[in-house]
Amino acid sequence: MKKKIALITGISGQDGAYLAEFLLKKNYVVVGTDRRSARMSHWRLDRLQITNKIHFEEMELGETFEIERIFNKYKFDEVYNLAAQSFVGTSFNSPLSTANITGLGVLRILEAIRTKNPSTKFYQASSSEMFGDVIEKFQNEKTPFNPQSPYAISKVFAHNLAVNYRNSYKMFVVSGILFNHESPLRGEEFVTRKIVKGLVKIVNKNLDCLELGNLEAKRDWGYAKEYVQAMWKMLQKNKAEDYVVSTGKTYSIKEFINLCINYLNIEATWIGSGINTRLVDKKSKRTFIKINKKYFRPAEVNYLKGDFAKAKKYLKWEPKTSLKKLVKIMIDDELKFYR
Ligand code: G4F
Repeated sequence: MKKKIALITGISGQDGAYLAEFLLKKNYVVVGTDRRSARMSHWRLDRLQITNKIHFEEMELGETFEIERIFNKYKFDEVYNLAAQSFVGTSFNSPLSTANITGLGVLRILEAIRTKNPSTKFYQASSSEMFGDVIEKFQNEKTPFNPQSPYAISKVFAHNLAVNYRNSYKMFVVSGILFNHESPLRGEEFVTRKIVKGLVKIVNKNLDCLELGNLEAKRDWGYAKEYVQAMWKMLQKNKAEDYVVSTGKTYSIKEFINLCINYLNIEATWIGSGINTRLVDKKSKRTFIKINKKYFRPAEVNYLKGDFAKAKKYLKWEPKTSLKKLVKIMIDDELKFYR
């Protein structure tokens, strides 16, 4: 049987790497693109031992001619658009490039599919950040968006475009509205990996004190390796529809830290409040974690909790890894660097 060909944009990121591993196991030919600046960092693919199985292509989502070149060269069965300027904090400093890549980049791909091979199935990585300052306490596919950052606004633009192309041109276009998903392959700039890495360094006497921003924000965190399976399932359905992918549970950053210190047997306690909150060693009173205002965002998303009922019913997908288990997976992996 002829192998299916999939394109993964942003293949060198956390989700790109896990999805590539998953599709290769399903016998797909995987073409992967990333930014020129990310070319040298295939560490995630290396760790999964799949680098030499990927057909790499250079493609910037800001360059229409590069996108067209790839779509002229291959006839894709499935395209997974995971490429983005995906760090919410950075989007406040670089709103134009965020809008160009995270927002307009999707339009460039959709146009390439529409004009060159409209039967290609397209997955758009939408984000729970689109719910922003939430209108409903439990967010599902029908919850109105209320984005709070240039990143989230760009994602809403891309999401609406995806819906529009599906309706206007009868193309198979879906968006997965994924809530936060983490793993040992998560970038160090995101809060879970930053905390895990920082606390493991503190335990190993490689760091004195970790500085963080808003500890009260709540997130619905799942395991990235499971979330990429939902992406694939969405493209195997007969009908193109959007789905929320989440755990249905929410925890604050502080609660995440508490799970980490319990697992690492760190004897510490919280003192102070607001900007003066600190995590201190129970015996020596040494500060392990303190707040630095520079990590606060001009506008914050305070609370996210996703309702994955539709994915469970129609994709037969549900999360399997608790946050406690995810903390264990991430810390055990981080500790490997110290053995
Ligand atoms: O880990 P974060 O940077 O993730 P955020 O902003 O929720 O976005 C991630 O998830 C989205 C899905 O909902 C994706 F669309 C997006 O691309 C990305 O993957 O921050 C989580 C929370 C925020 O409230 C932030 O203010 O942690 C808070 N936080 C507190 N201290 C911090 C820090 N975040 C970071 N990155 N660094 C800190 O020191």
